[in-house]
Amino acid sequence: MEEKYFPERVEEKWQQFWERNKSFKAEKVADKEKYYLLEMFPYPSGRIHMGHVRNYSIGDVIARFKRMKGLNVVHPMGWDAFGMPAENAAIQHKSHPAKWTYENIDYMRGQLKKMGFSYDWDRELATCNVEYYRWEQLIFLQMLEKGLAYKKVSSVNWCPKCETVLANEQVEDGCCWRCDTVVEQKELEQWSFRITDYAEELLEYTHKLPGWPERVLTMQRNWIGRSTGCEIDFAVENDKGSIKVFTTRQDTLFGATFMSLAPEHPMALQLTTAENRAAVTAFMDKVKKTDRIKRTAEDFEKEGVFTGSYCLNPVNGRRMPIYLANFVLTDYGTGAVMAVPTHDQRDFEFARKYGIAMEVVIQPEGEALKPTAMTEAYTAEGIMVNSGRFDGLSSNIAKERIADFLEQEGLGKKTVNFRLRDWGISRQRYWGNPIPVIYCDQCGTVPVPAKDLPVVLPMDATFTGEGGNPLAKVESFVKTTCPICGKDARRETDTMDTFVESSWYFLRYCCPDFADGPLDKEKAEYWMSVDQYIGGIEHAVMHLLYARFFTKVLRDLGYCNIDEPFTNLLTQGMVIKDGAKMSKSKGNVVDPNALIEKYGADTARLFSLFAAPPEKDLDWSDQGVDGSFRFLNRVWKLVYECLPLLSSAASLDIESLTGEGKALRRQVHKTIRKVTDDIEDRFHFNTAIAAVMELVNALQAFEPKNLPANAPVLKEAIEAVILLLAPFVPHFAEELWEGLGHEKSLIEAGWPVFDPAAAVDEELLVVVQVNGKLRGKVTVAAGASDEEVKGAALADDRIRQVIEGMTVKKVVYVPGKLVNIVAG
Ligand code: ANZ
Ligand code: ZN
Repeated sequence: MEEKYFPERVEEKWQQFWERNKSFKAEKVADKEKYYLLEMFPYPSGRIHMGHVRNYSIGDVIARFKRMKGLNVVHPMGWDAFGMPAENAAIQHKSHPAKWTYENIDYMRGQLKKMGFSYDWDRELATCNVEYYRWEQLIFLQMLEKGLAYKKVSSVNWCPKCETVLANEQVEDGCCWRCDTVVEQKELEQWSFRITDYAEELLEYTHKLPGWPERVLTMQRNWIGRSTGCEIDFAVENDKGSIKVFTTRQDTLFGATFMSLAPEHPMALQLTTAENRAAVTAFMDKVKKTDRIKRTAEDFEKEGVFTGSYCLNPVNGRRMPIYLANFVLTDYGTGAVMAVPTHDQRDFEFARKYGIAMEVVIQPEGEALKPTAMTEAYTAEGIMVNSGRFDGLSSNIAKERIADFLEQEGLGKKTVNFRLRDWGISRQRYWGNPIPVIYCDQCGTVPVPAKDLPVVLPMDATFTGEGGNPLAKVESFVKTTCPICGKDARRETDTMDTFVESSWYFLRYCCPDFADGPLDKEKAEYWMSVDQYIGGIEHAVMHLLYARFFTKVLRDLGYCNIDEPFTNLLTQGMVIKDGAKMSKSKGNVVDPNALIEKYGADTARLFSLFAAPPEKDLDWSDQGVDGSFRFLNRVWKLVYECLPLLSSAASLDIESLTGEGKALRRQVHKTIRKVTDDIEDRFHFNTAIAAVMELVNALQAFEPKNLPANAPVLKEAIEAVILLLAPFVPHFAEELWEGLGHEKSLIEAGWPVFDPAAAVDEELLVVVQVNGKLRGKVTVAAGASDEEVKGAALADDRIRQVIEGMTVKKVVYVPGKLVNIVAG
């Protein structure tokens, strides 16, 4: 071992060692408990950033810790490699997305290796590799067969800059989540996955995932958005059919004074009378140009237009004018709303604006609302009025009763509605997984036969940035023959949303080389579920919901009998510098490379783990980094200085410990317990590291260092420091471990074992009472006899004052707790 700490030498040496020995290769072991640790895989954007360093350092501590605790750990890494940036880069550099992507992967792999993360690199996968996406195509075909994949014309979010469709989840504040361009609405034929078939189960299991942050579960529940209510039919006057509405407030039915339809409602035009036609079509055009998110925003101006037709309230026969309204969406519920202006705020604003009648049907207790005097809708519960036989009931109960009544009378039925929409997966992009479908003039839409898979993404596309999807212009790809009739046919040129790849990569990691299908069932079921998943909160809905859905689909296709992919989820905070998230646009990024060069990977790891608990934001501090580096140097120096003494240390004999030795050993074992608990239960790495730092301080202050009698306990202490630091700063720890003369690497070392006896406090604090009243406290040796404790209590200065002049009649000792002196 060298006298000074040279991170570069140490890190290179141990990285090579781990690689040569395949130290982190994971294989099924019969008698070991498995542990699947996974961090969200990165997009190969070019280089890793501090967010990656933090995310992967957190994961690596857990992986190494669990390994030291004797679990059979699998810790894979790979690349979420399809997606738009590659295509944009290709346009910019007149290159190819594949070249850009694979070069980035090579570079970033090198960076991750330099960080010393304990990945099983034999499991590495890139989703743009045909050996990965071919299986996704097969899954697609099977979903198609089961009706879980289908094509429909739908109004989609369209980013004019990216020239592609965006899922609702990819629209942020009305803008594209990648490029910030304002999103438009467009009618397109789209492939979709029927995630709504799984809505109920996805929701149900949010109550069976105790290892997930409540915040994420709540976001998923809201996204799924289950509402219970009724569908009710309203007959249109003059036998013009009927309109079905969905309501969660059937208790307000008697107060419905008008009807609001989505402008896209299929009956909208047929209900429009001649004199209203011009106004109605103008309104329809206007709404078409507004995106869905704006339309549903609370503060968006409510607007509408009268169709000229009326329908009838089924319970009281009231004539209700039928309007089209901009805030009614076509793809929620039935696209029609029974409007109750007195009890719904949007309807209230709408009715005021167009002078529509209002009637109160729910009163707050002890108050009489008057429509003319109301300044806003009354949306709370209350007592039913103007509602016939339901008057006087509480609105809560009326909700049930009216639902029952509607069903009995055949006027409506109870239903459940979800906010969740099917997942549109078509993207008009080249750098994605080709959807394996062929269009034939004669046979229609024909799935590519499984035996003809994979549909390989052709390499000879050109990237100009103009005119939409480059794949559609590769004639050799588009032109094909129909698998049914053999005539000329065309291939689908849409590719899949890249969220499809990330929806099952964690399953494929279990068997990355399996050549007979997407999953080797036995292996997948051995490793799954992921015991600990770690990633950013920004994936709370999209990725984490899709991955759950896909896991269930693969289960139902018979691939892997697993209900949920991720048992425990940790969402780490952001890396902040100068008050803002580190980002290129803010110009406040710290490049991990520079950090590694200056201090080494171990310091980078240590700082990012020490500066904040994982789920909190981490405030970057150059002094903090420096402090971490200095700490490592201190430990190094300490170990180096103790080497001569330690090399001749006898084996530890607890019986013959000196007083200082005992005290040191107590701190060692208390530290072992704290670090173990902090890592295991709460991932509080910062407090774990702080505890090791304190132990190091104690060791530096440990005076009788050179006394051979203390060598064994010193050795135990120093080894504990190294072992406890191993998950955090693995290269550093390996080097010191070897320096101490260990022949086997730390990979084979176990986690230090906590000895409860050693941690027992040497002294006890005993409460002293006189005649049942608290009078003082005395400190005694933990092993003191009852008589010694009683004596100490009686000898205490304060107690002596209290009992002065009295006769002590009896002294009672409750061991470890209190002494009661009876005196008079
Ligand atoms: C009458 C009513 C009275 C309503 C009242 C609310 C309050 P959630 O909870 O989100 O499911 N609604 C139904 N379909 C709609 C659509 N396509 N576009 C816009 N709004 C729609 O909300 C259900 C409520 O949202 C329904 O209950 C309906 O308005 C409205 F005092 O019906 B309600
Ligand atoms: Zn055909």
